Amino acid sequence: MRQELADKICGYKFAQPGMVLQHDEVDWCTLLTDPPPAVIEFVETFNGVYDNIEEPFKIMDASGDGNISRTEMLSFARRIGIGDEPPRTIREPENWDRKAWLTEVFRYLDPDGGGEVSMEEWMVLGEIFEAQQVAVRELLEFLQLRFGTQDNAWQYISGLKTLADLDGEKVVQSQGNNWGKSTTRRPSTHAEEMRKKRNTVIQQSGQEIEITYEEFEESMLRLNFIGELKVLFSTIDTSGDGNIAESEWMEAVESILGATSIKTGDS
Ligand SMILES: [Ca+2]
Ligand SMILES: [Ca+2]
Ligand SMILES: [Ca+2]
Repeated sequence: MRQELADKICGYKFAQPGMVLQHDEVDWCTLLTDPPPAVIEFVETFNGVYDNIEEPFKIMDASGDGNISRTEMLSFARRIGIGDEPPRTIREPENWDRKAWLTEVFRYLDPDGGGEVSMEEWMVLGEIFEAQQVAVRELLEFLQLRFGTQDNAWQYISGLKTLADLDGEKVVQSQGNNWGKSTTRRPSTHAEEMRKKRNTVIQQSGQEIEITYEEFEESMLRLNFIGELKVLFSTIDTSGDGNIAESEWMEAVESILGATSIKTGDS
């Protein structure tokens, strides 16, 4: 049922055992793939920064007339953190051109070409903003279902425990282990063991564990989770350094699922 729900909301697909999903069999969430990349990246910069989509509009409408002109957009995007350095969500920062990028966003927002973006026009971003929040929520709920608790999910995502470690745990077996499928007792790979060792040392030294995109992608694909992983990753990486730090992951869990959902296990 959860899988059905996820399909309806955002087109996630979960591969059946022994079956490889082809890219074009997947009904990708149109909201997250249709707008130009600049628009997606633009909205992603708001995640974890603004509670709603109206806030950045009001900040940029310096004249307060309820419209954002092209000039206001180019000047006052600085007030919402879009300065001379590429924002954290830019996929190809080395090729980023601030003016061209903002102009592309402006054109998308002002389809009537009137030269002003009204609040009504701006609100198309609201759907993308919502879709990104829903996507992160679905990811976290998927992990909770798979691993029983958010704490177990973090243990897996951070590499502190391998899939083999967690599937051996009673808590996973008794709580929604991958829609009742039998546990996959696949032994941990050498790479998993190395990462576990490395991150255990980092954790014991009191430093923050950081996850790279490649590690995140690999962990999620191993669970047969196919979604907009890049969008999810940059939505959670609010510092924009290309890594998800433990604190960023916990912030996402807290802001999206609420603080009560974090279970600290036996600590
Ligand atoms: Ca204005
Ligand atoms: Ca307009
Ligand atoms: Ca980060």
